[in-house]
Amino acid sequence: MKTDAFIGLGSNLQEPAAQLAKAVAELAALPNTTFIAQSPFYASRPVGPQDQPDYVNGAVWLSTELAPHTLLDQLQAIEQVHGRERLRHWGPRTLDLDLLVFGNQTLNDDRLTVPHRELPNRDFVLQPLLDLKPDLTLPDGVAIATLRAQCPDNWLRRLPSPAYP
Ligand code: PH2
Ligand code: MG
Ligand code: MG
Repeated sequence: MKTDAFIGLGSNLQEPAAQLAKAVAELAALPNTTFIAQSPFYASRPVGPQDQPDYVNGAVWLSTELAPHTLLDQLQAIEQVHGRERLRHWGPRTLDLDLLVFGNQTLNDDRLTVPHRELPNRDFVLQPLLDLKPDLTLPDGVAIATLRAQCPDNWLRRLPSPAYP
């Protein structure tokens, strides 16, 4: 059985748009997984510590036979390939891949909270999701479009497409 999975991408180090473009290709190549679409990329001001560069953010829509924790393993392996170091909470990073939404499932354990905990507060997550699927709803029935209209403004700037040739 295949499940729609939405992955959030973020980077603010070492050519962020190029990090994201490469990660999109890596996500599209995951086993037992079909690539559906990628969102535009956006520049956004950092949430959290302000002494770090602006981010580039986007999202990818996959259809996958992988179980959520297996998909998480794969996301973390891609982060490692991009030289991700876990130094500071909400600090700068070469690549962050977050499992935002996994079908209609709600998960909560020590590795995974789905839908992503911060999703309702982050325009740089909600806007790419809205671009991918304007009628997307969370398992509790709340529409992404409603959350997008309510969330704080983080000065999103849509980057020209393709963001990286
Ligand atoms: N990720 C963080 C912390 N702050 N700010 C922006 N604009 N974009 C991010 O992806 C981001 C952030 C940690 O996950
Ligand atoms: Mg994140
Ligand atoms: Mg993360």
